Amino acid sequence: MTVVREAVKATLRAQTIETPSWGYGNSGTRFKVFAQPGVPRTPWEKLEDAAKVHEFTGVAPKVSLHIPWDEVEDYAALAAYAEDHGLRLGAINANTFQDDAYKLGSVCHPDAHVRRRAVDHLLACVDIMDATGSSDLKLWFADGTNYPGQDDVSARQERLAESLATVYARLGEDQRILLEYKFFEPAFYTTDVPDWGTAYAHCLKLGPKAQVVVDTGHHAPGTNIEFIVALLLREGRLGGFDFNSRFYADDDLMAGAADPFQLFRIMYEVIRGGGLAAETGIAFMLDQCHNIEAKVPAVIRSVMNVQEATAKALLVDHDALASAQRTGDVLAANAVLMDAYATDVRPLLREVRGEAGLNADPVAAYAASGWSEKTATERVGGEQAGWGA
Ligand SMILES: [Mn+2]
Repeated sequence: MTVVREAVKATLRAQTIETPSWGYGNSGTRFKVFAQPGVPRTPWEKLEDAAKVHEFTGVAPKVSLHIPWDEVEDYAALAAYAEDHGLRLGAINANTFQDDAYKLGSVCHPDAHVRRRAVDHLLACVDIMDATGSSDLKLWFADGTNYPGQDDVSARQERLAESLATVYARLGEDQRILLEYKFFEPAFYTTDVPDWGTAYAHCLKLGPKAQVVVDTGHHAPGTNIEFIVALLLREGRLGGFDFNSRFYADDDLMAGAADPFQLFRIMYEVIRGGGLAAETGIAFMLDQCHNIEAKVPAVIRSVMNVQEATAKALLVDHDALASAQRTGDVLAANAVLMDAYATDVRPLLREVRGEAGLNADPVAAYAASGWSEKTATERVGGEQAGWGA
C-alpha cells in the first residue's frame, strides 16, 4: 500500500493543469456582466493572477490565451513575462465569433471572402504560437445555422475541411490543432462541429497533428463523456480537455462542481488509457468563467477539484477490478470503482502539497496572501478585462 501511495503522490506532483486567461477577467451571462474589484486590465495582469494560482497549487504552470482578447504588441515579451512569473503560455484560442462578418459563420461561411478572413485570423494565431512557443492552436467554431434550408449543411463541411487544411499546412513541427466541438449554441438548428465524431473525422483527414478537445460542458445531458474519452484516447486523438461544469447547457462553472463523480469517471478512463503520461501530450485545461464568485480562488478551487478526481481515479485497484471483470462479477467490479471514489483524498493531497513546500490549504493560503486586497487597491483606472478585451 505504501508503494501505491508513493506512486500516486508522484503522479499528483507531476500533474499539470492549464488555466484560462479569460477566467481571470470579468464575465457574465447574456443578461449582465458583473464587474469585480481588482480584475486584471491587461493580459500581463491576467498572468500575474495565474501565477498566484500556480504559487498556491503548484500544478498550474500554464496559461491559455485567447486572441484577440489577449492581444499585445510583443508576444515574445508576454512569454518572457510569463516565464518571469514561473509560467508558460499554453494553448492559443482563436476567436472567429465576434466580428460582424461572422453572422453566417466563419470558416464555413458561404462567402469565400469571409472564410478567408477567418482563416487569416487562424494563421495569425499560429504566428503568435511561433512567438510564444505555444504548441496548441485551440479551435472552437460558433458556425452553424438556425433554420432548415438556411445553408447547404454538407457544403459547409467541405468549406470547414478546406479551411482547416490551410491552417494545418501552416503548423510547425511541434504544433498541433486542437479541434473542439459543441452540440449547440450559438447556432440552434445545425452546428458545423457538433460532436466528437465530426471533430474526429476532420482530424483524421488532416493528419496526426490534429486532435480532438473534449469540453465537458459541450454535450447533451446524459452523454457518456468518459466513453468518448476512452475511445479518443485509444485512437490517439485525444488532444486535451476543457474542464468545467454544467447543470443545463454550456454553464462554464467550476470543474467538479456539478458532477464530481463524472470528473472521476473521466479521469479514470484517462488513467486507464495511459493519458496522464506527459508524452501523450494531453492538455488538461480549464475553460470556465467566474461570473459571481471571486475569480482567483475559484480557479484554485477548480484545480483542486481536478486534483481530487485524479487522486481518486489513481486509487482504483486495477488488479481487483480486472479480476472482477474477468469473472463477470458486476457488483464487485462496480464496488472497486466506488471504493476509490468514496475515498477522502484530501489528506493525501495536503500531504503532497506539504512535501512540495506548499501550504496544505491553497484557498486559505491565497486568502491570507493579501493578493485580492492588493489588486483591488492597485488595479484602478483603465478598463477591466472581459469578453471582447
Ligand atoms: Mn471550451
